[in-house]
Amino acid sequence: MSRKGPPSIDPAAKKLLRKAKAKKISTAFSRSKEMKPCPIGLVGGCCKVCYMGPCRLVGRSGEEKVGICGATLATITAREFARAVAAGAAAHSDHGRDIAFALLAAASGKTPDYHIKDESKLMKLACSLGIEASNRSLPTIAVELAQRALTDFGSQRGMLTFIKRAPTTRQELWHKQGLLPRGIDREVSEMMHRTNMGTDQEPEHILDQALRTSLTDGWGGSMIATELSDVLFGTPYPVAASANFGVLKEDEVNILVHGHEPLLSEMIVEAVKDEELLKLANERGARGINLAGICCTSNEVLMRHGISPVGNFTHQELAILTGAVDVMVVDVQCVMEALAKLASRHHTKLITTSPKAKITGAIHIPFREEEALSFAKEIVRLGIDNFSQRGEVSIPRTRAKLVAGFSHEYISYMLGGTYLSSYRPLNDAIIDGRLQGVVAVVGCNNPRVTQDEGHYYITRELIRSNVLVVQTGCGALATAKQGLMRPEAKDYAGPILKLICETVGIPPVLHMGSCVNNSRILDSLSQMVADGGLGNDINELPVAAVVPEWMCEKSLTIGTYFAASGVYVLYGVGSPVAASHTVTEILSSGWERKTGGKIEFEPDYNRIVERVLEHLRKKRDALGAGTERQKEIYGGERRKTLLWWRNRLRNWQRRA
Ligand code: MSK
Repeated sequence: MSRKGPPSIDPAAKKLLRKAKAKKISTAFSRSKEMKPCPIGLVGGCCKVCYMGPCRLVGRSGEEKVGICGATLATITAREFARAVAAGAAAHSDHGRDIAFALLAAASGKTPDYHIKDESKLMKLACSLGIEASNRSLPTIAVELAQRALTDFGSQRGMLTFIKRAPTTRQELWHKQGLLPRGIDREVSEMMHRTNMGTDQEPEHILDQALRTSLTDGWGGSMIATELSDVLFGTPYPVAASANFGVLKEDEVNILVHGHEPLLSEMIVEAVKDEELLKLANERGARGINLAGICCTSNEVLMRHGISPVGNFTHQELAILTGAVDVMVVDVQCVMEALAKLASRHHTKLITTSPKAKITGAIHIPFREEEALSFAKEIVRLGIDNFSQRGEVSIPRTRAKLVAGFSHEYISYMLGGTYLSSYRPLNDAIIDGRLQGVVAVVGCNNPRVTQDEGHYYITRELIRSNVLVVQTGCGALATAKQGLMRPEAKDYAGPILKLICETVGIPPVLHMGSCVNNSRILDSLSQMVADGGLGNDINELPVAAVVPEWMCEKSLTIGTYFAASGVYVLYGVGSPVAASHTVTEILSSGWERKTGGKIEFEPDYNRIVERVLEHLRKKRDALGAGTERQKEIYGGERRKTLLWWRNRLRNWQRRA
């Protein structure tokens, strides 16, 4: 599988790639052309879990062949997939663990620069989890909340705290199928044990544990990361910003945050406003300090502060190629090792900050949460000092306006209003047969396919077909760069979606945050079920998820927990399980029988759109959406009464 089309649909990226080519600088785009995918991995299996091999099972008869221990291609493929799911769950959950520790430290007064920003979310979370809130101080409640979250990592029995947020029918199904996760670390650890040499050797059984492990991410580590970050740094609401290289400034110090966790980037947001540092920047000839981002750290500061993103995963090297990045500060995940060599050819200082992640050739300064703000200022000062070292600068002027910040709480508020915040108006639009459904288009870039093409094409087609699209991660940044997150993008939407966008005042594509914020989508799905009219469980909703340009293990974990939660998930690019017909069937029809959700791989974007629309249609038909009977049951008098009350309350609010 090699890229057939152009490297990108983004003119700014293409411009910088021409520069790279002229200067003979390698990037992920050029390396993906030069390096053919390993033919064994592509069409067969290579088992390396012991040293009797590596056993290569390829060829037409691959499915009948066995490794030295007797492992079949199906077992080997299932093991590889399951290990990837465990790795992705570990990454997201470790992120969640760090946030829980940060909340604990902040509430205990050990990190003076962090404060609880969203007191009302803290109280709501405490109440929903049964944490005693009356007559207790906020820090005391926050300490208990953090401890409760940390317990989920080490628990051995029982079930995760946030699993209770799933619809009751879904919890019962997980219980019946033996899929309820007992503890985050336990499931990840057990997944590694089971896939060790000579342990679990039945593909379906291995993949059951993959489902269970993935749930520790979506309804565990990622949900902890999202919810506790909101408590610490604020729950997002709509903010305006711009996306693409044009957000870099030629006459200002450019600091780029890249990676995933918001702990340091939140402090850098504060540091770049520091008067002394701004004065120092002026003294060094810069007109100011400009903060921007890459990947999911970028999404975190975009959602909460409107800090503009330079771009998504495959923009990271290109950003350095502009010659305008004075500091790129990274933490964990999705940071290419190639950055160090590239930075050494430019003036950019590449700074690694996580005690978990070093890169040879980068400057390593371990982040100290106890002195977070002064640490952030130190990083900014390095950028200011480096400003005068710039060589040739060429920043493509391309940028697009966007609106981000659609937390599930905000969506509920914007649909229902302050007093009746609810997903019901969205459900009503589907019940009436006006809106076709809701689809999440999420995930990475992969230089093996044209950058942003899948995200853009699929999203455009879906909104044109009156499907509301929600996005996270690099997919969100892809369509933001193409202008689909501006309110004016309603003109690309079908007539019904356009009307909804005009009435509510939203773009047709909603940015819901970073990769761990996929948990916001899970919460939205639960809320859609709870608010009624669309069945009793997530698998009955006319919803789907697409991961068009996936590349990493975390993407597989996300898709797996969506499937475990009852959602149809379609991946682009290619299938990591294609070699085994058995495993392909388990992930698809096997999981559909088990959970109501499934995973399929389809590299053709047109077919993805067709399959998604067909799936939404089937789900709507099963619900009787758009039929008179359905409108009567779920619309009619009850809806009129609700609308009457809502309008009355709005008028009252306005007068007050
Ligand atoms: S950053 S996981 S490339 S979406 Fe979350 Fe982007 Fe994929 Fe990393």
